[in-house]
Amino acid sequence: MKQSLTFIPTMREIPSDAEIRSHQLLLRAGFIRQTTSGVYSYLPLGKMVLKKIEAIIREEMDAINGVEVLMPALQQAELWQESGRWQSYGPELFRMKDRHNRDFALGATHEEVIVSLVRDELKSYKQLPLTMYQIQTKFRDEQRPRFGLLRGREFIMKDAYSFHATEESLNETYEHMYQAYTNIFTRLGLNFRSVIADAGAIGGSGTHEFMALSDIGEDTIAYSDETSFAANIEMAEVRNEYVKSDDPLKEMEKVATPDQRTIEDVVSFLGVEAERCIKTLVFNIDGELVMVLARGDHEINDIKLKNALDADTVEFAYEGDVYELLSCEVGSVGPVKLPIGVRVIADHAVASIVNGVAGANEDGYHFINTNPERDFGVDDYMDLRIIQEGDLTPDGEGTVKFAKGIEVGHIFKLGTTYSEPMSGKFLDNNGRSQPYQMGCYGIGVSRIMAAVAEEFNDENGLKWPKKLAPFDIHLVPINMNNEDQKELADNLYKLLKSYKFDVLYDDRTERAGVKFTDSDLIGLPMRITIGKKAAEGIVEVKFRESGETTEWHVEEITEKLQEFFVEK
Ligand code: 9G3
Repeated sequence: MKQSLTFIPTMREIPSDAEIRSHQLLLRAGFIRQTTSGVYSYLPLGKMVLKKIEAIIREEMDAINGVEVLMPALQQAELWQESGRWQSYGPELFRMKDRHNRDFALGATHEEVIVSLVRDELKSYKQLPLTMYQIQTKFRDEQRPRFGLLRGREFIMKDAYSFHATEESLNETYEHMYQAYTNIFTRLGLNFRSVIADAGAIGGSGTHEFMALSDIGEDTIAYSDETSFAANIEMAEVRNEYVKSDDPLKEMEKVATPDQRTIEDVVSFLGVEAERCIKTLVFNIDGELVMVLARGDHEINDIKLKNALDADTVEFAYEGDVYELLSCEVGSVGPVKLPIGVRVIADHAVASIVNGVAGANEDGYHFINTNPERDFGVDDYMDLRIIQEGDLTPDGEGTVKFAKGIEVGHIFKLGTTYSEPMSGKFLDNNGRSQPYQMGCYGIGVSRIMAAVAEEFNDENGLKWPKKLAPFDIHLVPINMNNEDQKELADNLYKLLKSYKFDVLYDDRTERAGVKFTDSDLIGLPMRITIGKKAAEGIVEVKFRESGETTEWHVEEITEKLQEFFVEK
């Protein structure tokens, strides 16, 4: 491709509204342009990278018998009413009306569409299992689009859906998808971790996220520094191993703690450490006020609380409700001397507190030397807290570290979450009608381009891995008005193309400095510069990854290039 004939609008200045490196560089190097908040055009170089990412995904999907389809973005509301999501989704779902005033959604995901497609065709277990995937534009009206392609309102996703007669079959496909995702992210060169994740709103059981490690990632993952353990911080299990001191239990005492409400207040006022405090929170769980206890230095994880109690809604109780129940403010609540019938659950760590401090259920007072079982009852001890750095990992091998990650993939076991309400059924081998077991599997294709750009760049610009670079080689003559240089460049261009190398030929009559700055910005794996030694058939070669430069003679160039691009 000759640069004078394509469209690569590079920019010198750093766009002010681009906060992160990948967003700045993809704009400056002419890969993308924003049309409006969260909506982008992919320019020629950006489109070429997308194609290479998609090619890797297609190879791995096809290798596990995924068949590619393409579903519509225009989805009639009736489908989302069948699944119940027309009502349950809020402003994030783009909705519109057609000319007959009928309601539509712009496709945020395709569970409803694919079940409506399959239920009319797949009627027998003999036709299962079946996995279909698409690479398609999705629309989600994010409240705060940011970081360029990382969180857009229109983005490209590979989404796959699998249909099964049995759970065993679903589990088998899930494992194949897990491995295919591992292959994909490895081939993309991303530093990623697969993490146990929370099924969240989508339901179903069993789900993994694939996180590209990055300081600007929005998710926090807990991982082991010694094993492959990794979990989304919301789901990470905490190992129940607490040492209970064998100090003698002292007499419980009520002490005045005027205006001391938070754990920090009490810690400084009474001179006790947070580990000795009993943090008492009152939640409204599906309409019932429940008292939840944690050790003073821990945080309650409301997703664990919700999952542990299989609740629909979990929120903090209103202060007024707490006052009505316990006749004190939330800052003075505690588990001792409760009205009958108040359910008390606690994180495992609370069981090992000896002579602890707790609210006295009286404004301005706390109890000291409070001991579980002797002074207060707990209905259930559970794993309810957010994991912390330094904790033991659930497998007990090593300690927990935190890392920020960009979610680039997410796979789910859906079970019958969609096939049940939408009558997606088949006749099993006993002739009985059953809803399909389903799985769904997403990869953020446009998000990957940003994640790769975020991982591979330096102060001069992008540094594309060979497998993803829009071109292999940047061919840059210093001076297109110099006959020797132009002739050698034209000949090399033809030669390299005949050897099937993808070459971007900077045939512009710009100054050398401009050409080099643009070349470093764009970040192809190799630049071949044609300069003063053109007449001797000698060119300068620069490797973008290492910055190293060397000289090659044109006679040896194809052999050396084949060596360099061998594993591309
Ligand atoms: C919506 C909107 C936003 C959404 C969803 C629906 C996330 C929604 C979860 C999924 C699950 C899987 C198939 C591919 C892999 C992910 N945000 N999710 O369902 F209407 Cl506005 O998309 N879907």
